[in-house]
Amino acid sequence: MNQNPLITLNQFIADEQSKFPKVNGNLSSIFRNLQLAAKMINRDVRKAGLVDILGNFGETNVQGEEQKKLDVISNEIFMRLMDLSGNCVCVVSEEDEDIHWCPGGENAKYILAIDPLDGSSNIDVNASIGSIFSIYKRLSPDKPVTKEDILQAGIHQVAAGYIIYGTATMFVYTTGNGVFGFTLDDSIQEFCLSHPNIMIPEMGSIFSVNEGNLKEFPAGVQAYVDYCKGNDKAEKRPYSARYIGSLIADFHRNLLKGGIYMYPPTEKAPNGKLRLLYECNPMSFLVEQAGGKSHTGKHRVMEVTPEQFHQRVPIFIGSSRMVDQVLDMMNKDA
Ligand code: AHM
Ligand code: MG
Repeated sequence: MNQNPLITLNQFIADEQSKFPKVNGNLSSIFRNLQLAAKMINRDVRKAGLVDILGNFGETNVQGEEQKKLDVISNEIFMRLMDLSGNCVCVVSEEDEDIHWCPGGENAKYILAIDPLDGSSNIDVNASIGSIFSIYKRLSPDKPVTKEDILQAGIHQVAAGYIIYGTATMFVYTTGNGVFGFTLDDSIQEFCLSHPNIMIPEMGSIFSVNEGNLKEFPAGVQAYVDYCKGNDKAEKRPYSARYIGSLIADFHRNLLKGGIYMYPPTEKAPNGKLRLLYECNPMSFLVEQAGGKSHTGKHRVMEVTPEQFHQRVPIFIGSSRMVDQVLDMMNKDA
C-alpha cells in the first residue's frame, strides 16, 4: 500500500502560510475560491457532452433561456467567486473587454488576471482544455487602483497557475517557491498533492508549434523548426512534434517531459496570438520556477511592461537549452 501522506491543496496552502507568520491569509482565501471555481468548471466540462451547453453563445434553448458556452460559464464562475472572496479588487479576463470590479473589493489587495477556459477550439472536440490565472498585489493599497496597478510586469506576480481538465483534472501553481501539482480525487472532491516540486528537464525532445504558419515565421524560427526535424542521434533528433492547440495541454506535457512551445510572430500577427497578462506571464512564472525559460524573442517575457490589458506577445517557452537554441538561431538571422 502507498504510504505517501495524503496532502490536500488546502492543507498544503495552510502549511505554507504557517511558515510566514506575518502573512494574513488573504491570498489563501483567493486560492480557496480559485479551487472552488476549478471544481465547478470541472463539473461543467465533464458533463458538457451530456448537457447541451456546447452550443454557440447567444443561442436560446427550448425554455427560451439563453444557452451559454462553456467559456462564458467559466468566466461567470470565476467572477462570482472572486466577488465572494472579498480579497480581490478586480479581474482582467480574456472574456471581457473591460475590467471587472469586485463589489466591495475597493480596499482589497489583490488583482487577478484570468483566461477562464483556454483552448476554446478544443471544447467541442473533447480534448484537454484549462483555466489560467495570475495574481498581483496592487501597488499602493491606500490609493484608488490605477491602470498601473493592473499593468504590472510579470516579475511582480505573487502567484500564478493553471487548472488542466484532461484525463484527470490538475491544479498546478507557484507562489515563487517552486511549482506544485495537485490532482483532483473525484471521490472526495479534493485536489491532492501528486507532483511536488516540478522541475522541467533542461533539454527535451518535443517541439510544439502550429506548423501550418511555418512560412510566415521569421527565418530564424523556420531554421529552428528545420533543426528540430533534422537527424542527429546524439542529440536525439528528430524531435517529436506535438501540438494540440491548447496551450495548457501542450505546456503541461512539455513541463513534465521537457520540450519547447512556441507561438512566434507572423506577418499577419507580429505579436503572435497569446496574451501577455493571462496566458504568457503565468506560464512564464511557472516555467522559470521549474527551471525553464520563457522569451518573446526580444525580451524575457516577465520583464515586458504591459501597455494594454489584452496585449499579445510572441512566446518561446520550455526547457532552457531548447529556448536558448531557438533564440540563438533568431539572433543569427537578425
Ligand atoms: P484561446 O484563448 O482563444 O483559446 O486561444 C489560445 C489558444 C492556445 O490555447 C493555443 O495554444 C493557441 O490558441 C492555438 O492557436 P492556433 O490554433 O493559432 O495554433
Ligand atoms: Mg486563451
